[in-house]
Amino acid sequence: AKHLAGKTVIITGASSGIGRSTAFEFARTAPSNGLKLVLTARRIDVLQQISAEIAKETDNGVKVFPAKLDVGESSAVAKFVSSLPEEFRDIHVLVNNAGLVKGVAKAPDIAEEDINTMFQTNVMGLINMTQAILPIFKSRGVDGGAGDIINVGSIAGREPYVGGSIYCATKAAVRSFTDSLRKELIATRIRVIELDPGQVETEFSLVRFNGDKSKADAVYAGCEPLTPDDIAEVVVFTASRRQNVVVADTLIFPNHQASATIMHRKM
Ligand code: NDP
Ligand code: 8X3
Repeated sequence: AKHLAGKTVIITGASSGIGRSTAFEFARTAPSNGLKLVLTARRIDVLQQISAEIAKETDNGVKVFPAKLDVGESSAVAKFVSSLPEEFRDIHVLVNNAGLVKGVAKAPDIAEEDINTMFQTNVMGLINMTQAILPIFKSRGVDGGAGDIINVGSIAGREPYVGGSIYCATKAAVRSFTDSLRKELIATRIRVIELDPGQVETEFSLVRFNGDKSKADAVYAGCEPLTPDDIAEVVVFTASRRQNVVVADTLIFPNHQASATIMHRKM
């Protein structure tokens, strides 16, 4: 992973699931001459634990800084980079991963609070982070390696399903924003990358069902979902290509899945 040498990576939603795995995968893949990780989420205690685990597992000089950040709070995001210790401010890779779904209610019944939470996190959070980090990439310039924006979308953004109107709309917004951004930044060398996972077993379904484990487990009954490590490997793969290679848009399914709702279940 020589192309990661000396870089600083910031991951949103690093306290669980895909974001957490991505932190470990970057740390494992880091070249011996250093990589810095800024791990963000709302649960700072969990991030601190993860940072300690990474320090214990790796001996390749990876430096990790855990920081509490709610991506939906635009004023906190705007101040965030300048609040980092100086050695972590020179960010090269932004992984916009923080996101969530609330419930399976149909459109007439969805609580306003759930609608707001999903849009504020999945859409506004991703836009807030992008706006906060882009000036760093731009100031580095075309010859200075620019930077990478890696957005975690979803199959849900490509294929709306019953009981997902708001979540699917947020992920369609991510997809549309990402595609525009890639076009707008074409003269900059900034790589704009989207990964769209299918079914991945994380805390995603637990959050969807407000902590109801039996409902969360039923989502994966008879299926073998992806693990968050599977997605983390692809994230790190895209970031560690040579600068001229943009893995622009990737859909990742487990073997039994063919669409948002077509799952072969062994029961
Ligand atoms: P998890 O619930 O395991 O992780 C979600 C992460 O997002 C947590 O670290 C959580 O941290 C963070 N997060 C939630 N709200 C905020 C917020 N307001 N500010 C900052 N961080 C926040 O789920 P996944 O790992 O599965 O989800 C990661 C991404 O992958 C999401 O964007 C999701 O939509 C997407 N995805 C997931 C799929 C799946 O099947 N699991 C499939 C396709 C896409 P904390 O609570 O500490 O803030
Ligand atoms: C998560 C995948 O299909 O459950 O983004 O919405 S799905």
